[in-house]
Amino acid sequence: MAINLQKGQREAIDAPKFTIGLGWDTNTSSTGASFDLDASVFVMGDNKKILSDEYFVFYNNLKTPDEAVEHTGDNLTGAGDGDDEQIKIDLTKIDPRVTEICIVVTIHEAESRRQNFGQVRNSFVRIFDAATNTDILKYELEEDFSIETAVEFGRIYKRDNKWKFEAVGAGMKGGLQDYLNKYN
Ligand SMILES: [Ca+2]
Ligand SMILES: [Ca+2]
Repeated sequence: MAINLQKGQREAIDAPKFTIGLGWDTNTSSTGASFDLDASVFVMGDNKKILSDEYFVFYNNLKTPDEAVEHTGDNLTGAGDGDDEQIKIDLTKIDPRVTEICIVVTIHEAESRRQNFGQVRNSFVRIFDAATNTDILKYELEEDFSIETAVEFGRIYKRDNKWKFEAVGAGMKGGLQDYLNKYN
C-alpha cells in the first residue's frame, strides 16, 4: 500500500531503483491554446547547486552523465489518468556527491499562452519501486493555486545515508530559468 502524504510530510524511500511519476490534467478549453506541462529535476550536491549543467534533467536533456536519472520523455497534453511524465532514478549509479533531487513542474510558454496552475487539476507525484512495480508513496497537490506557473512538487534528499521524499507543493510565478538561476 502506498503512503499518501500531505504537504510538508516526509517518507523514506527504501528501493534502490524507483520511478517518479507525475500527473496532471489541464483545462484546455479555458485558454484555447495547447497546454503543456513539463517535469524537470535538479540533481544537486550539498551546496544546493546542480553538479553541472548536465545534472539539470528536462525534456531537452533526458539523462545525467552518471545515468542515474532519466526522463522518459515529453508528454505534450497531459490527457488521461496516470502518469503524464516519468523520471527514473537508479541510486546504485548516482554520483556520490548528489544529496538532493528537486522535482519541479512548469508550464511551457505559460506567459504567451496566458496559462497558470489555476487551470490545472488532479496534480500528483508518486514514487514506485521499479523492480516490483509497487507504489511507495503518493502526494496529491491539493493547494489552491492561481497565478503560479511553476510548482516544486517535491524533493528527494539524502540524510544519514538514507533517501527520503518530502512533499513540497510550493508554487511561484516563473519558469525553468528562475529555478536554474537558483540552483546553478
Ligand atoms: Ca510536457
Ligand atoms: Ca493527466
